[in-house]
Amino acid sequence: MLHSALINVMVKAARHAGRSLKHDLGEVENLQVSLKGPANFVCRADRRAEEILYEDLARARPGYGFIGEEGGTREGADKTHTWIVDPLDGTTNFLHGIPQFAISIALRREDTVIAGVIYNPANDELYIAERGKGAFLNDQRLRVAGRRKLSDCVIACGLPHIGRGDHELSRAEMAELQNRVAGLRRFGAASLDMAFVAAGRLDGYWERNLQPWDMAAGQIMVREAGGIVSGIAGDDDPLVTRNVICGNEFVHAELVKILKPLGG
Ligand code: 2AM
Ligand code: CA
Repeated sequence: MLHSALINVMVKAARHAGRSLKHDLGEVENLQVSLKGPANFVCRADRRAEEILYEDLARARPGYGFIGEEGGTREGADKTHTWIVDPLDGTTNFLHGIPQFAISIALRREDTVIAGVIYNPANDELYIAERGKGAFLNDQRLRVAGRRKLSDCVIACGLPHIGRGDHELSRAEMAELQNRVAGLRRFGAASLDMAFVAAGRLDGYWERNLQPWDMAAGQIMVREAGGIVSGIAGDDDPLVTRNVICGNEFVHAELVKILKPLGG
């Protein structure tokens, strides 16, 4: 399938960094038994992947700005274009050898994300989306699921871990949803949760306290697959408010109705 030059640049960079992560995953699996533990190693794997992405993207599109999870913000001469990159989303999964992690690359022009690529090197699933041109998984066009009864829906969420977020609020949210849905899931990689919503595997997803690089590519993926993405308030920008709700029009509205009153 033919994609734009822009998407080709993003895919090439993602696959390049993916090879590095996949190699490092093999090392992590060997290190699981060592006394030191693999945490420092993973941190380096993460940085290596980000350097590959930065170099590849900067070479192909000189001057674009770059916001990455590891290296922070690097200004470019071109103020209208910015890459928003997570070199390893789902770090905890990676650290434990759980093959649910991804490289997430988005391109923002002015205030709008115009392209996104999410790549899981562990299973070679490649998701791409470009504004106005649809979303694809390994070249198959994606469409969000069409379910309109919450009791038939499988919904994913994030759970704040030790020392992070509001655990009580998170339990209250789950208690409300548990009562109304076919199943709740917690996979641990925001970009892939959103990609799964785009692919119709999940009917919806919400999480609080995310960073722009966790969601930027996922957001365009869901929208180009016909879904709705907002913050918890229902009409806010998740890249600004750092919370996200997504799903088809019906599921998105239901989730907003249930989650919004529980906390801002
Ligand atoms: P990460 O693996 O790149 O840290 C898990 O719920 C999701 O939340 C992951 O996508 C994880 O991305 C993201 N996340 C963002 N900020 C986080 C934080 N401070 N602690 C844990 N997960 C975080
Ligand atoms: Ca992340």
